[in-house]
Amino acid sequence: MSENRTRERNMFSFQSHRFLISQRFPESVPSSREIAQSVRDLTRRHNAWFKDCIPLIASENVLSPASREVLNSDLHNRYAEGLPGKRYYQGNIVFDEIESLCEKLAKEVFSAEFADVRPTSGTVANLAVLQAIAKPREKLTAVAVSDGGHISHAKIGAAGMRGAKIYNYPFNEKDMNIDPDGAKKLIREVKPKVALFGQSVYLFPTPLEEIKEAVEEVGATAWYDAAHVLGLIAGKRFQDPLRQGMDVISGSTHKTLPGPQHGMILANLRKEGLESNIRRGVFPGATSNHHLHAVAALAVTLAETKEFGEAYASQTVGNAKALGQAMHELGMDVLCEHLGFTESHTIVVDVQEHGGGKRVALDLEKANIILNKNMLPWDSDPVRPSGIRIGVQELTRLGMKEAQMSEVARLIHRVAVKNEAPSKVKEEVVAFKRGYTKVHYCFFEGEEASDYP
Ligand code: DSN
Repeated sequence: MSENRTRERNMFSFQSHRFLISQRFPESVPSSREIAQSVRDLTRRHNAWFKDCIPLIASENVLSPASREVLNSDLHNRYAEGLPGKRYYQGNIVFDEIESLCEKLAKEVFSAEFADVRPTSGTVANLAVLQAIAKPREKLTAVAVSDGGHISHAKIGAAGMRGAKIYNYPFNEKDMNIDPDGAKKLIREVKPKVALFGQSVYLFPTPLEEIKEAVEEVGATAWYDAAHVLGLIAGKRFQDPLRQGMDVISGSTHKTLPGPQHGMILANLRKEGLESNIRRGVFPGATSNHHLHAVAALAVTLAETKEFGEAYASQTVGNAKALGQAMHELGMDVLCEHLGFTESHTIVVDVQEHGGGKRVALDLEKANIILNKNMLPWDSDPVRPSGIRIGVQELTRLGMKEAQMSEVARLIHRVAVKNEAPSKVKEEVVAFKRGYTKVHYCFFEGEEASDYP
């Protein structure tokens, strides 16, 4: 870095201190430069803090070094409406190759006849699919949010925005899964245009094989939101929806699939017009420009998934089961003990008797253990749910195995159940986490996960 640039950065930093001071003394108004520097400093602080945290949010992950590199490229600055070879902007000569490669990889990894890698998030993908397969006010069956369904499948989310009439499947609370007989009955009664499956609290594969007959009978389009389990499907450790009667899969690409914050759509092309309808649903439907840098990062992630996906998915599920077992042995109420706790990356714990999900999640955050409160099927108040949801996909990427899950369980238990001071537990969390800061199951394995300039 040039001397001038270094001096400028130091000056920036000095000014940011003034900004922080001015927050305490509001009569001094910070300059725009001071505000910008403050954001830079706060971002650096977030990065450093997360390095010292145990990340357990079931919808997050860390990018590989190669994905991160392309995500931070000039592609971020560009526009590319349309499809490779048929763009509305010039400047995509090279990017067209990247998007074509990404689509090809997506089809290969998921053995899909069709892929669209342009949706900018899982919910944007869902909006595009809704536009492609249902007219406003048509009927849709889905899992209720309180049973683990995603908000974009609900009246308050994307499906509601498209005016869908939503009917929820009967849910077996004990097994944390759709009741297949009830679902078939509902589908036969309602005759939905779309039968939607998939959850945000996703412990076990949906009984698609059992339900598909009813879906076919009423001529519904079968749609599976795989956001949470895309990486497990790619690694052949969950279910295979495209071979189990589903027409369309949508998903975000940054949960168990450890890619960029983005979305994608996959499909079987049995239904006439599905391909062109999805293409139009994505553009000009749910997106204008898509995010070129994220497409490149997704392509790298998919290439890495081809190479490391099975080992990663296997370890992830093994870790989730091990964490469930360890927390159960400590006396915590981990749901679905009779089914081995989980077949995914997620476990769910009822912490009502320990002050509820909100109390536990907030105290754990003070101890640098990051997870979220979660409604359980018997809850009615989303703000005061009785559960916590825990995902181990990110810890798996950071190199943890079954043995480390016992330590994670012990640290959670000390805050959640024994009510130990979070600040005391935090010291141990930080020391423990220092051994797990590098990314695995990717090229350039072993580089730091959250290096920041
Ligand atoms: N609702 C998010 C989650 O499962 O955390 C996903 O969009």
